[in-house]
Amino acid sequence: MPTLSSSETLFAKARGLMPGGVNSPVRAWQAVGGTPFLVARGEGPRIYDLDGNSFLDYVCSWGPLILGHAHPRVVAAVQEAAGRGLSFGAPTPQEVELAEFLCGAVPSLEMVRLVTSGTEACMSALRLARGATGRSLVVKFDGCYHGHADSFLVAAGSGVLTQAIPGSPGVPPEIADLTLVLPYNDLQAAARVFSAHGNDIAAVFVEPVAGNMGVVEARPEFLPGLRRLCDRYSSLLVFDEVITGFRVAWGGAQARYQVSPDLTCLGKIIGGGLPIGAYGGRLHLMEQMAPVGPVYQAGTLSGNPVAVAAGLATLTALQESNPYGDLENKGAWLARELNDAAARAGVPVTVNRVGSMLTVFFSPGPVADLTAAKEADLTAFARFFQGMLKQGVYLPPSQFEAWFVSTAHTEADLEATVAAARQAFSENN
Ligand code: KE4
Repeated sequence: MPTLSSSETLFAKARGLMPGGVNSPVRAWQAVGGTPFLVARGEGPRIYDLDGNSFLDYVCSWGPLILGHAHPRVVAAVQEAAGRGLSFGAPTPQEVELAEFLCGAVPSLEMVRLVTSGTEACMSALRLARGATGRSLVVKFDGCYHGHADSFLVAAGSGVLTQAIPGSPGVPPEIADLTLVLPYNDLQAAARVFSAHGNDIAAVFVEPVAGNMGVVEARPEFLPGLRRLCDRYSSLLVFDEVITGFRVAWGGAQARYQVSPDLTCLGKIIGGGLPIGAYGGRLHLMEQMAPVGPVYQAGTLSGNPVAVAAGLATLTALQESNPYGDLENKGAWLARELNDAAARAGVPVTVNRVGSMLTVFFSPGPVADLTAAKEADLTAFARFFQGMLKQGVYLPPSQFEAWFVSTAHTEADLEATVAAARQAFSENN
């Protein structure tokens, strides 16, 4: 009887205690097979399992760890903050500092509210948009993920009016009906929906660089076109920058592409790995929020001082080092070398990249929306994932997620990653 690894033993126990043994579905590796390892610790670009195996980590906690694991400056800030108390449920100077930081960095932010997850940020921004406009309809794009609030857990309906259908049991059709789902990058579809419903559309939610169908960049005309449509119909444009905020540029995608949304949702990097989210935008909108205005939202741990300390340390380190040029170069080199490795092995792939986030689609491509992303060979992806894992490289366990390069990934790490990919692609042929 082979001895089980500590992860296998403990994961079996976990499965009896938590649905699928995990606290978020993608962590269960259902798309790639095998048993997830349980993590003992992380350090820099590496993550270590219970059995002492180490992996170059391109999940980076799904985006927050742009500085890598356990960055000394972030850990010290957390320790210092924790020593002064874990939570007060009252205003703290550090929240003021983080709010000022965000409003100073993100071009469209005049006022911001801190919450504790990206889901909460997007859910609250939607309520604000509906409250401020008095309208109920919301437009989203297939393949974009804005957290698990009911209005966003919908799938594209087959209906001519593109009204959505529930994306999960428990989402009432009456709620799904208020969401219109369009193909990403399809400005004509957006124009048609606006001409049919424009005066009832509260907001358009969009990932300005999609990360949740795998990485898909907006075509040049897409974001400016959405801005014009929202202006014409007095709907609000909401950028979900939970991933892209401080990832693709210091000011996020809105700075990179020079398109200004009315509201922005943030998360991940702004908390440095601790639970956080934020939504913000124009002053006249944010002043609609309680206690100043009538739109309600609240949270026991909103602006938690320890999470805020991690976020401030992360953003301060980013501001001082300005690593975006280096991250751009690392991302470009890795994408180019992965493309070359796949071509040499005769494996058809499409590598989509923006800055230091990328996805290797197992498809000839191009991949510019969810329909194209779904044409990827998921069996080939799973084989590649396992082949890379065997060689000590941990990728997102889903074709429809992004790899993240951190400032902790060295050139030697990237070269080792490409060497492993050459081997994994050759096994994939
Ligand atoms: P959270 O509630 O998971 O903090 O954020 C929701 C969210 C909102 N908007 C975007 C663009 C997001 O990517 C996310 C969460 N991202 C996923 C993976 N891409 C988190 C990983 C998971 O679900 O376990």
